[in-house]
Amino acid sequence: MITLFQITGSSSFAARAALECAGADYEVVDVHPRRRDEAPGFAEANPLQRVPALREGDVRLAETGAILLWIGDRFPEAGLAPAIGTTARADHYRWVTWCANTLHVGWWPIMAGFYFTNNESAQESLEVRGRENMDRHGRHLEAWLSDHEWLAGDRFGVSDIYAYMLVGWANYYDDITLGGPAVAAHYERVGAIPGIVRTRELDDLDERFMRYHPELRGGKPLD
Ligand SMILES: N[C@@H](CCC(=O)N[C@@H](CS)C(=O)NCC(=O)O)C(=O)O
Repeated sequence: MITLFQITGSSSFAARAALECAGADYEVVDVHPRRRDEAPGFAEANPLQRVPALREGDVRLAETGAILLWIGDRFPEAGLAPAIGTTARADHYRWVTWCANTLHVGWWPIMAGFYFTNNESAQESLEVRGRENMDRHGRHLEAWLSDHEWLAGDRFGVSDIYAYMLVGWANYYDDITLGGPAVAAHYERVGAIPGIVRTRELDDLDERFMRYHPELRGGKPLD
């Protein structure tokens, strides 16, 4: 049985969505954001105690990108990862890694400047540069999606799920939009896939990634 360690509405959304889209049999362990030691097996699955983390048998996996690549291969029949050796497979590696290395971390100066400095005015300038960078990243995604329906090959896959989540986070900000009409259309396409709709429901998120119940995580009070 696959166990996913998650905090609903966080980066673990992408891992859960991939499991849902793959039709996987899995269980979740809800991690309390401020009491991570209480989640049984979590520190063993990921010593950094970050979500998502995943366990199956001897497999211990962390990092959203690695988990998505693994799920794509673990459930080949779901078609969430293109065949090895194809051009689409190269695009699959490229986009999952780009999401992990560039788009995901691109959010940190905006969302979590405190990771970099405790100087508040430095955090403000980090955010200004962070927004410029995200604008550039959005344009990069827009250029690709203007010519391609999906990020890797001719069908929906795990790279689309990762990009969908990271684009969705822009909804937290009234003044940030990633990309243009092609990114928006991709967001709509991915957002309508049944496994994605189901995961939003499970994670208590609306179509714009807003929590229906901000005071809850995994259905429990965030005390
Ligand atoms: N690089 C990691 C980042 C994961 C991450 O930052 N997760 C957040 C929740 S969205 C977390 O657990 N943060 C707690 C911490 O950094 O200690 C990944 O891609 O999985």
